[in-house]
Parts: sequence; structure tokens; C-alpha cells
Amino acid sequence: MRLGQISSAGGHVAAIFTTEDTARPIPEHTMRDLISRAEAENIPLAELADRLASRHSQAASPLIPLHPCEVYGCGCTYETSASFRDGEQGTRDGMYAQVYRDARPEIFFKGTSRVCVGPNQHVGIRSDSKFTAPEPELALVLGKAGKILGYTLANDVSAWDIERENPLYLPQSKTYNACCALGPFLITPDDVQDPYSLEMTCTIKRGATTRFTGQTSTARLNRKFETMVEYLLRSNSVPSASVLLTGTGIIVTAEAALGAGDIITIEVPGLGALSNPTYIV
Ligand code: DO4
Ligand code: MG
Repeated sequence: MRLGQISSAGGHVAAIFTTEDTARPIPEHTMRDLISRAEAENIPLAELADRLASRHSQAASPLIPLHPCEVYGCGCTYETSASFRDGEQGTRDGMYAQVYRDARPEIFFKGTSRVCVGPNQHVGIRSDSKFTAPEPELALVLGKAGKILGYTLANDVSAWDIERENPLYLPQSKTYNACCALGPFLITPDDVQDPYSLEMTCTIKRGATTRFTGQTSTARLNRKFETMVEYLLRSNSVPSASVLLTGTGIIVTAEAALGAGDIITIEVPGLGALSNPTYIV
């Protein structure tokens, strides 16, 4: 099922998207409300959504599909991300290659819903960064005990020059205002035939000029989602309605470093397209 959130009376309500731009609203429920009710009543999310949604579709644009309690990111889950980062540090087989191979994944705290934006909202470029890049990623929406309730697209926007200066600066390169885009939909697992064979593309446009295009496939992921979630939850009681970003396989060139006004689009057939303009924060 293709779920999400739409605008209603100046707020957000959960909805079932019947097409990319029509939806059946679920009155009086945000996506977080829907998830907690489905868990309290022990009903699958899609079943509860169908039961509560209005019978009629209306024109609607997708907003952020949920306001996550917490957002975490996995890193170096694709070889391209590990080797690029080791290259930045001037080592061919350094700590990023190690974490790519080791049993324990890299997991970092990205933020809360405070730093998240939805489709077509601006993502941020730090004012003290000269090389900020989008990181296009598949994201897992997690329920109680780390159950994967759905998939969405994410942009783990990151200040790569700050990370390059010193890996201990990672939290500053990752977490700041509007550093994470999510959307457009929350697709329940029954509607994703094989989450390990999703083709993803990313483009960066400045006006009419395309400055970057890249692609990857989740087939290149070096880890299983369940393993990432298992490590995330070790001694860490992550609340339901949190999100785990599963890492980037697309590495943007330095020439395409983000500038204010650029538009980033991440697309996966079946999951939709997540477009965001950029601004300096
Ligand atoms: O190790 C730094 C962060 C890596 C990351 O965010 C990614 O690979 O997606
Ligand atoms: Mg990332």
C-alpha cells in the first residue's frame, strides 16, 4: 500500500495514495498516530489504514510521509561510499573499508523530525561548508521492536568537506537544519517485491543545466536490513515511528557540490521521486 501524509486544515493527516496525486485521507490521524494505533490494536498498518480512510479520493500532494521520532543513518554499506571516503583520507584500505567489511555496521544519529523535510521543501547547505552533497538512500520506517513497516526515499545531505577535515567532525557534517529529506510515500513491504533489487537514480539540476546524474541498485548493498536494525536496537530502545537510512551508493563529484537553488531528485520506480531545492542554512 502507498501511504503518506497530506495537508488538511493547516496540518498533516495520514492518507492512502490511490495515484501519485490523489489520496484517501485518514481523518484525525497523523502517520505517527496511525502507527501507534496499529501497534496498540495489533493490526497490520495497511489494514487499519484501509479501515479508517475516507472512501473517496481527492487531489492531494504528498508531504513528509511521517514525522519520525528519531532518524539514524547507516554508513559505508556500499563499496562506493567506503572507497570514496578512504580516498578522501588518502588511504586505500582505511577505516571506511574496515567498517564496510566488519560485522558491526557504522550507525550514526542523524536527528529527529526537527531536521527533516518532505518533498519539494528546501534541504540545507551549511554556511561553513564548500562541498555538501546529497546522499540518496533507501530508508526503513521502523515500528515496535524494529519491525520494518515500510520503505521511503531519503536524502542524507552531508557536508563532505567537514567530514574530510577530520572524521571526528562526522556529527557536524551530518546533523544541522534541514539535513534530511524523506518521501514522497511510505510503501508497505507487501508492495515492494524485492527491496534488494531497487534501481535508484539521482540528478542535480541548476536551472536548465544538469550538473550530475548517478545511479545505483540496492543489489549492491553489502548488508541485510534486518542486520542493520538488529545492531541499531542493541542496548538502544529506539521508539516506534523512527527511520533508518541504509547508506548511499551514489557518490557526487566535487564539481557538482551543491549550491543554493540546485534541485536534487532521487527516484526509484515504484517508490516515487523525491525532489528538493537547496538553500544555505
Ligand atoms: O562514514 C560516514 C557516513 C557514511 C554515510 O552516510 C553513507 O555511506 O551513506
Ligand atoms: Mg549516508
